[in-house]
Amino acid sequence: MDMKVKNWSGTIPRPVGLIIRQKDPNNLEMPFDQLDDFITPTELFYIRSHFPTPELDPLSYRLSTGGAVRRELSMSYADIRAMPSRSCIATLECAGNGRVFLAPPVPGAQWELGAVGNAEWTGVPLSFLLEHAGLADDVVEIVLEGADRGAPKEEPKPPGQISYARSIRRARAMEHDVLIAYQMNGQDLPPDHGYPLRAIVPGHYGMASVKWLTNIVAATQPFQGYWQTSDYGYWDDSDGTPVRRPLAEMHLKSQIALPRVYERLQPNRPYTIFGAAWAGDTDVTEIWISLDGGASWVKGDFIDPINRHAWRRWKYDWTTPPRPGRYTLLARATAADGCVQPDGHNPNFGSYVIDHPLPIEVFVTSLEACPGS
Ligand SMILES: Nc1nc2c(c(=O)[nH]1)N[C@H]1C(S)=C(S)[C@@H](COP(=O)(O)O)O[C@H]1N2
Ligand SMILES: [Mo]
Repeated sequence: MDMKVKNWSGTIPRPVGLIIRQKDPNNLEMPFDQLDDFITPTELFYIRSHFPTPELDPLSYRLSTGGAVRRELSMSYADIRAMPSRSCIATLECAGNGRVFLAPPVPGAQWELGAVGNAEWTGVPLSFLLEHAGLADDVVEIVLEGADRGAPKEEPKPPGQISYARSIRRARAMEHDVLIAYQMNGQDLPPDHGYPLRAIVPGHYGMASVKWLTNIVAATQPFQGYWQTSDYGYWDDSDGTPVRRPLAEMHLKSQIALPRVYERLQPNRPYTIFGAAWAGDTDVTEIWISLDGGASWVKGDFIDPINRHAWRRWKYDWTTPPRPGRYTLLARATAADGCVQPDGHNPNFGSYVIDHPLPIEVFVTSLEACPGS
C-alpha cells in the first residue's frame, strides 16, 4: 500500500508544513501535493477550528452524558482511557474544502484541496456510553458539545457566546464506529485536534466530529443549534418547498494531488497523475481522469483497496502531450451506490459541498522555455 510518487521533479520547492488560511483560531490546510501515504501524518492533517483551542486539564476534565437517559454519567479522562477501545481509519473532510474553486468567490476560509485527511482514530465507541446511560425510547438525536466557546462572525449571528455543538441521528450514534477518540495515528490527540477527547463520526463531513468533547445530550427533538441550521446547513427540496437541513454524510469526491495547479510538465514524457477519492456511506469503485478539460475520460487505477470511510488513493500513468500548451486535468469518481460526481456545484449547498471535478491546469512546456527552473 505504500506508494511514494516519483514525479516530483525537484524544480519547484516543495512546501513544508501546513498552509495558514487563518491564524487565531488556527485554520490550517495540508499542501495536497504532499499526499504520499494512505494515512495522513498528524503534522500534515488540516486544522479547522471556529474558536481558540481550549486548554483542558486531563485531571479535572469531565465528560458528561445527560438529557433523556435513565442514568446520567460523568466520566473522567482516566475513566474513558480505562474502557474497552477500538480503532478505525476514517477520512475527515471539511464541508468547505475546495471553496477557492467556486466562482464567483464566496466568503469563508478559502480552502484549496487540503482540508481533508485520513487518520487512524482510537477511542471508546459512543454507543458504549449511550448503552450504559440507557437512552429513552423517544430519543431521536445525540448532541455533542465541545468546550470551545465564542461569538460566530457570520450572519445571522446568535446572541452572545455559544459553544460548538452538533448532533447526529440516534441510529448513526449507536453504530460501533462512532468514537469518543483520544488518539490519532497512535498518539494522544494534539490540542488543536481535540485533546483530550473528540468525537469521530466516520463518513460525515468534519463538522460532526466535535473536538474537546465535554457534553453528550440525548435529545427527543431534532437539535436546532447554530452549527446545525445557520451554519453547516443546506436547502433540500421537499415536494417543491425548500427546507433547511443539516449537512451530514460526505458526498462522493475525488481530487488530483499531482500534478499541482500550474505545474510545468515536459512534453511527451511519462507522468503519473495521482490523487485520492472518498465518499460518505458508500464505497468508491471507479476513478476516471480527463486530460482535455472534460471532453473525454480514461479510467485510472486504485492504489488502496476499499476500506469503508477511508479514502482510496488512485493513479493514472499518462504520457504528457507532445504539443506544448495549457491542459486542464479533471478526476471524477463513481461509487457503489451508483453515484457519480456532479458536473458543477449545487448552489443549494451554499459555500459547502464542493464535490464536482475540480480543474487542475498545467503547462506542458520544454524546460528551456521556463526561466527560473
Ligand atoms: N469543538 C469543536 N469541534 C469541531 C470544530 C470546532 O470548531 N470546535 N470544527 C469542526 C470542523 S468544521 C471540522 S472540519 C473538524 C476538523 O477537525 P480537525 O481540526 O481535527 O481536522 O472538526 C470539527 N469539530
Ligand atoms: Mo469543517
